[in-house]
Amino acid sequence: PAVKKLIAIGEKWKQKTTRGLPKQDTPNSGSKYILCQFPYPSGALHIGHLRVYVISDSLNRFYKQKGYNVIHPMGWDAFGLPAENAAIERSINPAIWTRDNIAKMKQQMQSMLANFDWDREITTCDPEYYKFTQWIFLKLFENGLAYRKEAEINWDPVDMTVLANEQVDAQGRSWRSGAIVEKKQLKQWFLGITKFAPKLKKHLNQLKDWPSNVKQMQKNWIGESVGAELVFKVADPKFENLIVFTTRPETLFAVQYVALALDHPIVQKYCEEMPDLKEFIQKSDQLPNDTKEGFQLPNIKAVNPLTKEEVPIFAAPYVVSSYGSAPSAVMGCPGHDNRDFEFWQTNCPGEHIKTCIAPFFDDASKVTEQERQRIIDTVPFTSTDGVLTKECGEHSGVLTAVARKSIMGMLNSEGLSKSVVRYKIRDWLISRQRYWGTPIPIIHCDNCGPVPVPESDLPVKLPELEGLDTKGNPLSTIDEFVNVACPSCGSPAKRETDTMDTFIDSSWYYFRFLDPKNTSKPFDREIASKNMPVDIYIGGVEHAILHLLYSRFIAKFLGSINAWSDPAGIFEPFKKLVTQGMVQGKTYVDPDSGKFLKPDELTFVNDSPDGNTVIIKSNGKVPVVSYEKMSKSKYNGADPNECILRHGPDATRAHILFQSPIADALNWDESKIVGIERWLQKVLHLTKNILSLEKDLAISKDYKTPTDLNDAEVKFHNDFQRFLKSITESFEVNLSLNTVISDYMKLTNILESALKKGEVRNEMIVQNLQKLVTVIYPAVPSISEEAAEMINSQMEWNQYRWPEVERTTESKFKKFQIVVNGRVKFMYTADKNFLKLGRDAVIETLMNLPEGRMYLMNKKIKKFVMKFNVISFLF
Ligand code: ANZ
Ligand code: ZN
Repeated sequence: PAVKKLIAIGEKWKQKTTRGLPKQDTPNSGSKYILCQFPYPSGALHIGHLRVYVISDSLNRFYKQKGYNVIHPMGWDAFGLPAENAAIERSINPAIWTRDNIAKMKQQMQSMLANFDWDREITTCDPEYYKFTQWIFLKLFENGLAYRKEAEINWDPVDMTVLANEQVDAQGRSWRSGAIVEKKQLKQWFLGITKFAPKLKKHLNQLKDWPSNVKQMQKNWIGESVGAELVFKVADPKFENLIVFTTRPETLFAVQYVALALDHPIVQKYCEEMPDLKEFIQKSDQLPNDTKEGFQLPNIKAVNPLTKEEVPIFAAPYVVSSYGSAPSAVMGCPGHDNRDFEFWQTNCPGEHIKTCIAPFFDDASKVTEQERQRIIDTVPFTSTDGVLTKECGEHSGVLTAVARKSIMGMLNSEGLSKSVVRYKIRDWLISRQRYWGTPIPIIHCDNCGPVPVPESDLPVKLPELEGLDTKGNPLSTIDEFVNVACPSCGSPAKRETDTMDTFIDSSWYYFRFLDPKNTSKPFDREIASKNMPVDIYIGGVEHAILHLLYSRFIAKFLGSINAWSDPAGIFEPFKKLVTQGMVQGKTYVDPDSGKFLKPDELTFVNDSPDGNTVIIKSNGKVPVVSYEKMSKSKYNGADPNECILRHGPDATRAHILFQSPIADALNWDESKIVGIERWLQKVLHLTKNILSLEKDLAISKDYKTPTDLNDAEVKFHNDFQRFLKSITESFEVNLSLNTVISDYMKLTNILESALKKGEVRNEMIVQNLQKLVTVIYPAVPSISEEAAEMINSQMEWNQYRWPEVERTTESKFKKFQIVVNGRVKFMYTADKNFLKLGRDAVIETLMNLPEGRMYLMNKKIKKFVMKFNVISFLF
């Protein structure tokens, strides 16, 4: 019944809490843009969503209570394959499916009491939204950053569409369907993200409030290498020079071969005459990317630009083929590089391995002779710290970094070397051969080539379909859509039928939230410049690369065309990034069969001596319990709606926050929610009890903490302030929202014990009760409203305004020990400055006390000392 009450309270205050709170007037109110990643409208909120929204909603309410203008929007990332697949299954328009799901999910967001700015709501599949996604595409096109190119692409045979490199995992599988991705040659649209690679890399350093692991992942993805392009002439003048990219020019002395990518022109030329090579290349398609097989090209040698030594040339699948830049070639140093070492072992087993760098031991290094030898003998020696060996002529004995510079200097002057910075990141492939996405606003004309759709014709709307009957791209079969007049010359032309990767939709949505109703532009320049960057962006770490990188790219691009201004000049969209940890489900496994067990295959024995024991029904054994990523196949999912139905929204919210720090994994255990429920009930009881302390108990709106506090009050006041401070800092500084909940509990206990002991005056208890009710609002808004309603019936106050943290105080009084001839005779409580009255006044005051008359009167004082809290007489 007590829990029922919590559920009823959630229901009672749902309307009010989801609407939020009135604007608080405070002198220092700035603005805060708090954003959580908008969801894909799948139809059901999962527990991971719930966690993000509880975090962002708590922060939202906290800052509103502090008087900030908070922007806390919500919308729908609504294009994408699930809608399309559902439409195929059910023969309905994906728009309808999407709309229904949005309605359902909005309801669930209401049930968890989330307070979003619904007047800013956006849906990426609305023509009013994708009109501007298309506008951005046109701007990219105008600036040479959107182009079409024949390319070897990743084809997902299950979803029948192209994937970006970013969407293929290390095992070569699609991020969505899990299918092994195939390679195909197709003409595709790309966005020129590589042009922004230097800034995308450099500005990571300025994102001080981003988790370092996310920055590292972005860095790796961008893959900046500072190195050199070296020219290896081919001994046969029939062939062009080879351009090799290396980050280690100082290893030139140990080069033993050159390896070419399979698409290198020289390899291609050899292929024409050598069936074995052709076969080798076809075979290597089946091998993993890092295979160390090679094929030595006969009758050809490469000339080392430094030593002029001639080395063999191999075709090698491990050399990643080039995109855009010079054809890929690598100089192989088996003695100093792991990959080259393995390659050499595979293709030239037993042959000598050259080295040109030795470990450097300075006199201070305490390495034993034996250890030294071991390090020297270890091949490959891959450290970049070392000195060049005695075989390196004038460079012998020189530190690697120094040798690198001087070698490059020498080769530069001969035109054999050039300093370059290379990036691993590739241009972003955005074409998708699917229906449910933003149409690419381009018309192909035989005379004019690809022609942009004029801005005034935007949006290029998706034709409405009843249902979809096949996978693949239905757009190309709709004649009315495809056949159009060329906007430039008027002759018959064909509309582009590819749609855009949905990551484009979400790469600019945070701008649109700021100006969602603008019909002429994606967003107003002034509004965006004023509110960007997002102050706190909360989302899953699974977006550490794709979404965040694309958003940073588009924000920088929009900055480059002056669509917004950034005083910092870096055009970064997200100032602080919070990646919340995964919610993991309790997983039961049969110890014998290793099978995952469903809940109904288990018996839960609640009152067993060892607590919450679980037994497998079929064999009576104890299952192996662990926490793992929730998945249907492990039967370990938790449904947030059920939790809210069973415990009410406040307990659910507080439980989520309390169970673990926001960045850590959360092991979902619903049974632990009872502690939270008890606390919430205590808050309500306490409120009732405090309000019934005396008849007509009320304090005025501007009641101040009195100055004449007794010891108990001082302690009460100080403890209270300490936790208020901690809570405020947790929201504002360290986002330690789990400790916020434990601090709430401590405040509640402080009030409860003060009430029990009766040493603190009632007004003070009421004042601090008000503070408690106010500060729990971010996490448990409807419980806060319920308690506030009780208080409101007796007095006027502002239930939302965040309390200032007051200074801690000291007691005005002090207890003094009165010592006679070395023994404590009695205690006297007086103003703490009592001793400052001076010897005579102190003695006189004491003499006039009843105890003073008993112990001190009519004796001759031989010695009198007063210090700290001791007043000592020697008679
Ligand atoms: C010689 C060398 C010696 C290299 C040595 C490394 C260590 P990062 O730093 O990851 O960017 N490389 C260059 N182009 C390549 C390609 N297309 N496919 C495969 N490998 C390629 O790697 C740069 C290094 O990767 C380059 O430096 C080159 O090998 C290799 F002791 O050159 B190095
Ligand atoms: Zn034309």
